[in-house]
Amino acid sequence: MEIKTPHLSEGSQIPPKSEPLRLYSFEYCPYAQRVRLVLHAKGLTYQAVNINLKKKPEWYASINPSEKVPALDTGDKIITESLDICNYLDETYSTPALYSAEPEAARREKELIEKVGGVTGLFGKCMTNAKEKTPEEWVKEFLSTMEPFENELKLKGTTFFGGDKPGMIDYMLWPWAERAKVLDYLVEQKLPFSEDSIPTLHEWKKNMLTDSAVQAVYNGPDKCFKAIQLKYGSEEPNFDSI
Ligand SMILES: N[C@@H](CCC(=O)N[C@@H](CS)C(=O)NCC(=O)O)C(=O)O
Repeated sequence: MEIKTPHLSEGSQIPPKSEPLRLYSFEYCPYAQRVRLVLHAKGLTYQAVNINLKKKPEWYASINPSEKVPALDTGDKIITESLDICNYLDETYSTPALYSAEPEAARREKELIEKVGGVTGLFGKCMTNAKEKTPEEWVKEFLSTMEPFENELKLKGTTFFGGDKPGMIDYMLWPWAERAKVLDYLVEQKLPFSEDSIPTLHEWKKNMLTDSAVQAVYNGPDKCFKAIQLKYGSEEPNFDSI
């Protein structure tokens, strides 16, 4: 269960700790969402201290010198980087296990997770310069970054990468699947993805929406796009009322 603060800004005080686990987060950050998904999947209660990324509290640099979210305060230490945090949570809270028990299979799952970087990198490029490519070029490049995921899930023949329940690959990839429609808004037209180019991932996306962790932290593309506009726009944002 998530117990969350409003988005804290410059001039705020660091709030008292209400739970042993504290996540420094931002409601619309896909990397923080990865960690929130894993926390929910493990049934953990945590305090989400939300950071206004446009006007960060002065004290946040002493928590995470890079001033990025997410950062997890475990009570003993602060862990940064979404994947490192998720791996820590999986090692510390073993049920449900999010990697295969068989070491070679788990190693291959970790290898595939590295490839999520291809999708996120391209997403970031589209956010900063949507006009850099034609819609057809964006589609072609996105399809090539998604191909390893499409192929792996088709080969496995399971509902999720984790089998009959989502595992670590599912949760590490999901935040960008949830935001896929943001790309249409960025390029100001519906991207010409043909339905049958990634049929397995289309089905996977529908199935992921039935997962309780996914539902617990779902915002959807419209709110995520609004958050991007507010973050990069000129007005003072209120991230608590999107
Ligand atoms: N590699 C990092 C990326 C985290 C990241 O880029 N977070 C963004 C928010 S989505 C951030 O905090 N950016 C700093 C800023 O906006 O000033 C991770 O996986 O945790």
